[in-house]
Amino acid sequence: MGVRRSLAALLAALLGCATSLVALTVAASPAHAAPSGNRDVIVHLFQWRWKSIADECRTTLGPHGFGAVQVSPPQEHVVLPAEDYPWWQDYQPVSYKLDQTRRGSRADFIDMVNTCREAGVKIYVDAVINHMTGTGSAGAGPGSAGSSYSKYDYPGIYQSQDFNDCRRDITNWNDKWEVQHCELVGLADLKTSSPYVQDRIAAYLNELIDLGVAGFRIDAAKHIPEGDLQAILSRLKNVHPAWGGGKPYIFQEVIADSTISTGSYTHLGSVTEFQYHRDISHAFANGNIAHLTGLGSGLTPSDKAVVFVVNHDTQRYEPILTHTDGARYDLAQKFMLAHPYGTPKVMSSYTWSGDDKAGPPMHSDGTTRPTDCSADRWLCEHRAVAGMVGFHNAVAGQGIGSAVTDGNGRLAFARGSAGYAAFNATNTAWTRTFTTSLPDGVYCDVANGTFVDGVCDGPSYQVSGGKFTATVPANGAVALHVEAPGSCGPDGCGTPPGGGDDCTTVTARFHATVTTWYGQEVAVVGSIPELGSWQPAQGVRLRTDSGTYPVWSGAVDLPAGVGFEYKYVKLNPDGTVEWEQGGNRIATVDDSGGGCSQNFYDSWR
Ligand code: LM2
Ligand code: CA
Repeated sequence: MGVRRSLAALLAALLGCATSLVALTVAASPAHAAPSGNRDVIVHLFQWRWKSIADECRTTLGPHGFGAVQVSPPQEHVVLPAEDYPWWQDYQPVSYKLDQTRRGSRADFIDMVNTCREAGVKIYVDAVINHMTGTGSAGAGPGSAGSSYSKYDYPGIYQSQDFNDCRRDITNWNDKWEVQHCELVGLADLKTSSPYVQDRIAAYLNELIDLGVAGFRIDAAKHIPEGDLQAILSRLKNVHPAWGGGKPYIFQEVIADSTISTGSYTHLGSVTEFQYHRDISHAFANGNIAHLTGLGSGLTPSDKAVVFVVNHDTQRYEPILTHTDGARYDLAQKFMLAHPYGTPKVMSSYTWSGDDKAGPPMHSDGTTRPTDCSADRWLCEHRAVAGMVGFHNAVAGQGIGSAVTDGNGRLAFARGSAGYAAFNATNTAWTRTFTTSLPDGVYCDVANGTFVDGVCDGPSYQVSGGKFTATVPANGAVALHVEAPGSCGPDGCGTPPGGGDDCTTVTARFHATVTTWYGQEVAVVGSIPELGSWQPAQGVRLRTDSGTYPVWSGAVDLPAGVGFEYKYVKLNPDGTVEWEQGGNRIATVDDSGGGCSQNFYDSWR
């Protein structure tokens, strides 16, 4: 929210002219003071090109205090034109060459690592080291960098003897030996007990460390015996001195179950805490958040837990709360950044319709298109929560306290005397006076704006005698911290979101990915009169053409600050209507798109 606006505001301040820069995208790269805290927040820029990640580090991630990017796997992978180049090509390594993936060249990768380091942002590589390729269409090469291969035979790297002997799928997930030595969805399972294989994997990871990579997500870690993984990790070098020169940061993907717990892997590094994902997602999806001060208690120790609302697998295979849920989902990611448990990992996705294997926006040869956050199917949800990263950094080390609730759907709390945040997972605004331990002063609301290089582009609140009064928007939040001072304009303090640009109406632009047959039309219909009060014929018609299909778009003016629900419908020529599945989408009208506009990127479900 407001990222582009904040940079525009910054440019305006630098140039001494306050008008008409709102629509500017970032051109300059001013020096930024490093925000405080550990800068530990991770963002997963799922499937982004290396060059686009470099740009994002410079313009957005560094200035907002993000600590690291989880990048998609950089090694040579299978290429599957017959399946329309699915995203999961990356999870089938062909070799450890970095020369060419769908995301760019080795030189692009190196440039990204260096550019991000200069911006204060680490690169964490998704390390696919449990397996190589699978069967079916992946059966024969060449790979993305031109290497030939077949399952169990990767010339110059691995031959048949380097794979485990159980050459069939895992079937009994209660048998730990089988989970670790048989094949995960038919992928050739590396004999990680072999010193040769351990050396080979370590050489790959060490090459990345030499290039400046600071950490690794260990893909499918629970399918690698703990001792084997320990032997691999013990071979790793120290990271670049800019990152302190110690061992790389390790977080292991362990989907804990009754057979294998996260605790089996915590002596090797951090682990992904899937129970946190389920807890926070259900809580926000159900509007049942009042108890969440205790989020994380009983789970993996906080300093070993990487936490997330959603990841690239759960958003496809087990969705609870995802980008398709709109404001509630952004709100959950903001809450994660406000709460002390775990190391937060923010998701940044692209939309797809129908087939969950669909790759990112791509060229006809299957290579990935550069990210444009206002086009294609890129969502860039991390930008909507960027202000909260500064909150997370500023309140590091402070406990949670002074909680207040109002029913099940509202919760506010302090982070010591460094910050205060209020969350409202209901469809109506929440106005009250909050009592904080904040020093008296004027604060920037970083839940509805950002604070970069001294410029606050959100509403501001006056705290006096420790108290402030705020209207927390429906399905929204308010968050204040000591490192983000605000300023009260001529309209006074506490201008609600939507008021920043003095918008009374906001142009809502809907972009929905919907597969249709010839003759069908698409409309958005919702709970407010502007969206037809749930009458499909009175909804807002969307349009597409051969250049944009299957993305259907349309715009309508909505009153600022209003909470509403909506769905997409397909209108058939015979007058019948097909509704989307599932619950209503929930949103609040705000001007997060800049210039009194708001964008909705959705996919038919
Ligand atoms: C992971 N963590 O442990 C990744 O987070 C997950 O995204 C990966 O699966 C998985 N492990 C393997 O690294 C993805 C995707 C699968 C896909 C695999 C391999 O979710 O659907 O499997 O990558 O590309 C595909 C086909 C599957 C086929 C397999 C082997 O969907 O039907 O199995 O390839 O050819 C016969
Ligand atoms: Ca294995």
